[in-house]
Amino acid sequence: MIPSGHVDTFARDNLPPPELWPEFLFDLPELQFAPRLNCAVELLDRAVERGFSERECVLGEGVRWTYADLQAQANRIARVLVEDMGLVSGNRVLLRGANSPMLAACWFGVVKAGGIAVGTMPLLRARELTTIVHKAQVTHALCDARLVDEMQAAVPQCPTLRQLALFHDTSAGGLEARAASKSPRFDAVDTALDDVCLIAFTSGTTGQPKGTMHFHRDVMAACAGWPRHVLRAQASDRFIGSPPLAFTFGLGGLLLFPLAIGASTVLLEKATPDALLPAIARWRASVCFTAPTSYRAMAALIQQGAAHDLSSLRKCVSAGEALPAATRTLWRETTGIEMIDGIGSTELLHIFISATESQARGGATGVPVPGFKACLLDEQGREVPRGQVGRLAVKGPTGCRYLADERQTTYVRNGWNLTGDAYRVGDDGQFEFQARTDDMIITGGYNIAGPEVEAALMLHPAVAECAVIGAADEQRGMIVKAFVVPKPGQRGDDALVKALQDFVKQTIAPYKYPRAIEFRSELPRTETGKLQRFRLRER
Ligand code: 3UK
Repeated sequence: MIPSGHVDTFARDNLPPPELWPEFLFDLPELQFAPRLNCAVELLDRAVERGFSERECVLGEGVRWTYADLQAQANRIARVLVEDMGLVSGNRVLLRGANSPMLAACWFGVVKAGGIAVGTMPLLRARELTTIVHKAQVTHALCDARLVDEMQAAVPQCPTLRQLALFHDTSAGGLEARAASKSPRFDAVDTALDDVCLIAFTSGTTGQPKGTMHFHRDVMAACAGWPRHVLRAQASDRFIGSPPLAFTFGLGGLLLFPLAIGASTVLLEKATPDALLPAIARWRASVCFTAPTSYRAMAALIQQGAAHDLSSLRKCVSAGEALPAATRTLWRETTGIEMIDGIGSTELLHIFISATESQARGGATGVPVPGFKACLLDEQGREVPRGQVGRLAVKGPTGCRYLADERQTTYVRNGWNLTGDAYRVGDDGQFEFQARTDDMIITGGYNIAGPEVEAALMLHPAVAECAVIGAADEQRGMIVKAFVVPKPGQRGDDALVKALQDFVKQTIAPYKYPRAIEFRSELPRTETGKLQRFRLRER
């Protein structure tokens, strides 16, 4: 490894041993990086050097920052961290807040100062914050004043946490006031390309969250991969969307990728479907990032008559969960836009299989992003024949390095990252998502992928949302069970059960139909919008 630029060696000390790392691939010319690399310098200072100072960069409620503005604010925050809060390079800094320009400035301030950004979801409670602080041995926290209560409640349980500063706080002690007294210039810490700059925690459907460690190089590799080859946005684009910056889908899509190309980004504190739709119109955004369910809900709002000018919109990215073919079609028919689907993970930082608008096919995620290799393996780690379902295995320029976690050997085997997804490769070479490996339903000797049944149900006009799981059954061992949220005005009664069952039998192989259907007013989801099928299985 290259000599670290960190004074505090915690991150390197807690990387998994090199033999447990995945294999990394850096074949492409755009993946050759200098040994000394600070990704905040590459993304922010380089943009200013290239003459982008006066271009719009980060927008939000009441805020319009140019590249020079964001650079100055990040530099000032870096100074507050180093000069007033005693930050030394390598320290972990917890970030807490809804998406906003200030949160973005904090991220860059931390990374310029050689700190390690630890993003946290705004809804987390003191308990969960405490777990993260312990795991990452967090020393500093920058927190939105409106979310201080749970942070404050965590502090007594967090002995490593030495310093807390609040932003969006108008008092003299607030971060903005302290930053305003500092010079807007700051010499970024000269980090190694393989110094950790980011610890992203998995949303964790079960058990303790896992911290994934990413280097400065990983951030630059993510910017050089999917955005450049698949998204292909331009400097004139304006990005918008819902995923929190604490979720690497949001960090990349709403901050790193727009900055890497000199584009602008709108950071919304609230981006539920009913808020995102008017925001796209108001900000005249052109590139949107959100989850499949959000597109589905926005399409429903448009069809119910919500009139918003979406003429600025030209690219729509869906990730986080499988995109049902019905949602792709619905969005195309409603807006005229073919969506870009992509599977990514916190472990691999961002999207590694995806398809451009012209390649896109309903029911398929796409092909490996240039720089990545993907294959499907059986239980013994052998490649399955073409057309058969197997476990998705990926390698590329980024990959899984858990922070002091035994589960490293579950995610990484023989150099491959195993994402926990069951896929099959279609005749056209595209990867088709089947299910999370633990969501496969085995019934009457058949293997049924819950999401395939969900996709069929969603084609029915009475279905707003649904989730399909395997439910224990005395006779069959397991049966296919659907939880359905009916559309407004639809009654969840026996007649609808029968209608939905018949509909599925006519749409896909009849043995896959849900023998049990339960109606719900909503479905359990994680903070990142993922369906929690395990919670439906629990009862
Ligand atoms: C699932 C998908 C089918 C899949 C993420 C884009 O979701 C992200 O990261 P997470 O760590 O979860 C990873 C898991 O989510 N998944 C994500 N996208 C898709 N399944 N089709 C998709 N398009 O099970 C995967 O293993 O929360 C997504 C960018 C960055 C991310 N962190």
